Amino acid sequence: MQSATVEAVSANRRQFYDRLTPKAMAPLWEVLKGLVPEQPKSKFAAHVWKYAEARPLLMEAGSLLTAEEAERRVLVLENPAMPGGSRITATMYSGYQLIMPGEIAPAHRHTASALRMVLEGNGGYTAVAGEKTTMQRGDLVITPAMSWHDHGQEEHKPVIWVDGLDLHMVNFYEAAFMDHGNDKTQILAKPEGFSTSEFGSGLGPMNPYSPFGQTSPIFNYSYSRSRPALMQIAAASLADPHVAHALRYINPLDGGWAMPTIATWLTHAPKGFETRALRSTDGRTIVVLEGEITLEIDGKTFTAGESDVAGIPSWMWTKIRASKDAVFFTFSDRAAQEKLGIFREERR
Ligand code: GTQ
Repeated sequence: MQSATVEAVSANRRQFYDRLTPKAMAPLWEVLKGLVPEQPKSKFAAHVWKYAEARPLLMEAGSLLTAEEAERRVLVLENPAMPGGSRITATMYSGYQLIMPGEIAPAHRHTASALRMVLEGNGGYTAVAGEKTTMQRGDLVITPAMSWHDHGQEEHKPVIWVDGLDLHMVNFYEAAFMDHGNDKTQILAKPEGFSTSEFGSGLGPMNPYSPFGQTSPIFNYSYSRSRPALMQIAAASLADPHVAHALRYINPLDGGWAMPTIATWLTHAPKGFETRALRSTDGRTIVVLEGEITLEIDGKTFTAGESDVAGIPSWMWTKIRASKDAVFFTFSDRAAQEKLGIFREERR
């Protein structure tokens, strides 16, 4: 009988598998489909976090504990498909960070690279590797892997930004280290603006050197420079059907992405513009700086306004429409995927 035969075979096999387990081995054929899928099927959900909801909660956290107690006072953006996972997409960590007036988030350094997209600058600062930078809305501030950094606010208003860290990539490789500084703040070795004047003019030092290895030597890509550059390009050219008007943040030393693992870019979509559908293997996080966009991700529609954050998982067809003149910042694990030769995208 057919079914008895099938059962006999599977009983045989099960018995065989049971003998493999104690030898720390397993049959590939039982798991092959999951290990080598035909295409990416993200475990994560598309989602939009509303700043209007996050900000009051962040301020509440501000009265619950100090930045120093917390070390970093952050509301982590949890992908709804993996609560407790501390990740916004498969590889990226993100959160809203708050510094209250007079506070210091003490100096530390770690293997993970971090970026900050500033929402409320109010004169707050980040110091990186002995140089301080004042933060304004729209600034992209980078802390390269293993560089000392502390944050603070000497003015009378809170400072808020969106953090993006590659810590799940680093942790996946089990390559993460962290050090705490002896002092709360760093000794400042360079005047503010030094890195930008040295590397940010389109001219480079005659004797090339790379203070942060594969990371850009510019650590504040200020909005006062990037926004006009974007608007100038937008005024002079037609919007790309899939990406609208977009400029990448580049490392001036080699023209590559500003960070070795995280790709970052700034997009302008004029009111009414709708991109065609695109899907890509990177997990993307969008921070809206101006206006409003609606995102159609795998058939679901989301709206994101100023300071809202959208998470777009791998390989989901995405269209973005500007319901108002919009400027938005995107970060993703594309830079790492390109280096590993696994990045792929499709355009409709
Ligand atoms: O500011 O250094 O959101 O170390 C998480 C870990 C921010 C930071 C985070 C961190 C930081």
